[in-house]
Amino acid sequence: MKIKFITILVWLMFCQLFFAQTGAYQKETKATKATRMQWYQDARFGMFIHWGAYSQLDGEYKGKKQKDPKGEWIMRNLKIPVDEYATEIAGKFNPKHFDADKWAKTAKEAGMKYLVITTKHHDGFALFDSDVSDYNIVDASPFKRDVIKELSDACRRYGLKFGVYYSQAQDWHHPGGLAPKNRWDKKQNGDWVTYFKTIVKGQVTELLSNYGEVSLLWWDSGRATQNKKVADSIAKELVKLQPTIIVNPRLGGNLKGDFNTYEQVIPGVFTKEYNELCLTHNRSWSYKPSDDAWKSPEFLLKTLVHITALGGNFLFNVGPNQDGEFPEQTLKALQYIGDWMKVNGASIYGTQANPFYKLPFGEATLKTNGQKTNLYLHIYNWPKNQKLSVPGLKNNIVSATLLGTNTILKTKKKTNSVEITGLPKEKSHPAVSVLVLEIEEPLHIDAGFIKPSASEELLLTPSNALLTIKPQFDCIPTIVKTNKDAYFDNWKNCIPHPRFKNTGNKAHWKVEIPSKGNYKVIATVATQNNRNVVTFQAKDKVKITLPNTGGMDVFKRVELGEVSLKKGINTLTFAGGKKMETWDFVRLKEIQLLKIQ
Ligand code: H79
Repeated sequence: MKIKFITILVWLMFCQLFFAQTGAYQKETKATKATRMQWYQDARFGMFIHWGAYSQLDGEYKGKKQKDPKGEWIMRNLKIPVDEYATEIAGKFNPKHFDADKWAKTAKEAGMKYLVITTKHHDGFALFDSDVSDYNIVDASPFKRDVIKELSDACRRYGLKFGVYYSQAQDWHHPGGLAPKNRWDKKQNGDWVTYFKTIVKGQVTELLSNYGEVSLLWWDSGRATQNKKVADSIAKELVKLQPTIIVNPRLGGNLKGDFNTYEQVIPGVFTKEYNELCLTHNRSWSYKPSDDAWKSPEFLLKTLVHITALGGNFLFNVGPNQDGEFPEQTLKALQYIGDWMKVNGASIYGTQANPFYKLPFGEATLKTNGQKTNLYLHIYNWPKNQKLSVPGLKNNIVSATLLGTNTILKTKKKTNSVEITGLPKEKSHPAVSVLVLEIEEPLHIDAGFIKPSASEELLLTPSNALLTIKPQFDCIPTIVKTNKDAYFDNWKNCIPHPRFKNTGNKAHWKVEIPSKGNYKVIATVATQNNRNVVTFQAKDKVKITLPNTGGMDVFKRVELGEVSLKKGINTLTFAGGKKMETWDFVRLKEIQLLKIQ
């Protein structure tokens, strides 16, 4: 009897280990997850679509203007009553030029591999035919077509993976749905759990049942999710409807999701395995023609290359207009990236992250196939002397080609680099040219992490930093170069949103040290008041209020405390505190780490 019991137990444990079901929110091995994530990991580039009743408005309603740049927030920002929004705005949504085929084709031609659309945003209005709530495009608007049906079919025709965004925590229409801070209409009152169990559960069931394969589920506003236990247990059941679906981490609660999301912030480093950056083209997710802060096509292309080189995905947002057309500027940017992808896509899809810490000319990715490796070099700064040096590369190079040309290049192995010669005088692309080096042996490099000097000092400077930036408010840090050195200036061009006092800019450094030890941290900074709170983070975050050094040109050495570093690679981060006036008025020249004996 006993033996039988043990046999069964062992057998059950074996099943757990080897037949772990695939699927988000379920126990699975690293390898099963990798298989489930494969298409996503290879894709690198996707289209986010924010479209709904709000797309008819240009940040203005009945003479009142939104301060918030996000058009899709207009109902909340201007506190439009529930019934009025439903009749005056949702009830008039009639996007007569909507053409799902055209959208999918545009995404495909831009080189995108997946698409995620707002099936229901915070305003509660669904873009699909729903039996759970009549507040949807088929039952409550003159358009009467199931946009999600048409678009999911179109995506399949073009071989794009189809994903759904669904706002599960906030809902400003259905009773019980959340609104940040306060609800403004008594129609919104109700119990959140009941709302979740009826509207959310019902509608997500519809989405995952009625539209064929749904590859990705994008929850939003996880922090607001009120009853995390209820959300967790229902979501766990829901995703079983699509066993291989990939889920983002914004449900809230204990379910972590399959990847990390970065919203409107371009990271300088990733700290986890699967990552996705979502970014608007101007400052709004939904159509907002009066906002002309369009990011340039070059900037967007470099963002795609940068995120790919970090090993993540770029989900670029499009806000179609009230008629269902993409903005001209967005079409132009997509075409620009698509043209580049047709020539250089091999350096993006299915690649691994840049193995180097930092390259002087741009970025890199790689693809391995058995003993063979293709190393792709993304060149932003085209060399004038027709030569390019790849510092830290120690391999023999079988061939070097400039993608999109038939120029044959020569390579020469040096002590700690490879030199490529014979480059054309003119760059092959105005923003990013790609060289591919074929290597037929295991990759052998010195990645170039920051290392301690003979006296066990580490020096962190603007020129060896990686940056995290928030481009939507033009918060791009400037590095001022003097003839002696360089410093990070104020985040000068920042137009702070009144609600977002922290710009989110960060500087990171990766240091490689031979053995574990404690270090004293000394920053050389200039400040003009004593309100500057900064943070310095190795494993733990330390918060420091900088003293007034006596002016923006007076640099002084200030102790930031002590950190403990582990053997190997450590990521160190310097950032501002929570208030705008902190980091904003700091100039940073360098950070020195001195080993404590
Ligand atoms: O769908 C897009 C955004 O609408 C959504 N996520 C992306 C993908 C999003 N929801 N919330 N947020 C973004 C950030 C919310 C910021 C807030 Fe506020 C600060 C909410 C309340 C204070 C912005 C400023 C909205 C009202 C004032």
